[in-house]
Amino acid sequence: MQALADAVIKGDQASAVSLTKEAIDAGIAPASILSDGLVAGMGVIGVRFKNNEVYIPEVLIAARAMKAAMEILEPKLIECGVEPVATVIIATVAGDLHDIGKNLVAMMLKGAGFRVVDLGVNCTSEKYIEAAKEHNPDLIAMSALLTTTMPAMEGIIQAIKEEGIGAKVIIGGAPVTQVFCDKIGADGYSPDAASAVVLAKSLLS
Ligand code: B12
Repeated sequence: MQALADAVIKGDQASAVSLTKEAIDAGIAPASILSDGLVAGMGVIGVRFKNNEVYIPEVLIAARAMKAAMEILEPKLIECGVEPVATVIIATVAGDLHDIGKNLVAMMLKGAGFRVVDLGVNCTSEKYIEAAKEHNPDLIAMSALLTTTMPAMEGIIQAIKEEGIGAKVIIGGAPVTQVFCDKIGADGYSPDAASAVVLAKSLLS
């Protein structure tokens, strides 16, 4: 499991895949391969990213290794009935096409065992509501990188409340602040992808 975690940390896709296969063949429980190998590795990357010890390319490469291993592990997890930690709907809000940060947050959440429904960019309140009705999320996450698109977050929160959707709402993106979060009535804000996972877990615990 340590070797598998290391493969994710190094972004070594080939080793992550072969070690996952080996672990499955050795009869190790899929849930343990996920949490003690893949998620453990992504957790280390998250902490290093937060501490500025690694940067966006390393995170993307680690996430790619994890994704490749997950393709092999996922059917086994489903066979064993392993439930995801929680479901999150994530998107960049209407009018905004920036998705690098949103994708990092999505990857970190996936790495922590969340089921992530990614609605992409330029997401209207109608699309959020439609997806929320379909997927019944525990959490709704919104990203905005433009000061001109930040106000869309408030409209989406209003629509969520009007529709009686009970999911917690978290927001982020470079111009977003805790003050803005409090002002528009979101449940939480975090400044980066690693602390977004901590925030998500704390809101759901
Ligand atoms: C890359 C980029 C682009 C790319 C986007 C490519 C892509 N696929 O995303 C392109 C070239 C398309 C682009 C276009 C534009 N851009 Co631009 N862009 C940037 C740039 C340089 C980097 C953004 C980025 O990816 N940062 C790296 C990521 C990792 O950081 P992040 O997004 O902040 O995400 C982190 C946190 O914020 C947080 N987070 C993010 N989302 C969420 C969500 C949740 C729920 C949580 C908890 C946390 C969280 O976690 C992330 C990881 O740690 C910024 C400058 C900057 N320094 O921010 C300008 C910037 C955002 N752009 C800007 C502008 C003006 C534009 C354009 C309007 C330019 C134009 N005239 O056409 C267009 C707008 C297009 C549109 N409608 O969206 C301005 C915005 C100014 C403002 N005050 O609003 C900036 C600040 C540049 C500047 N200094 O002027 N842009």
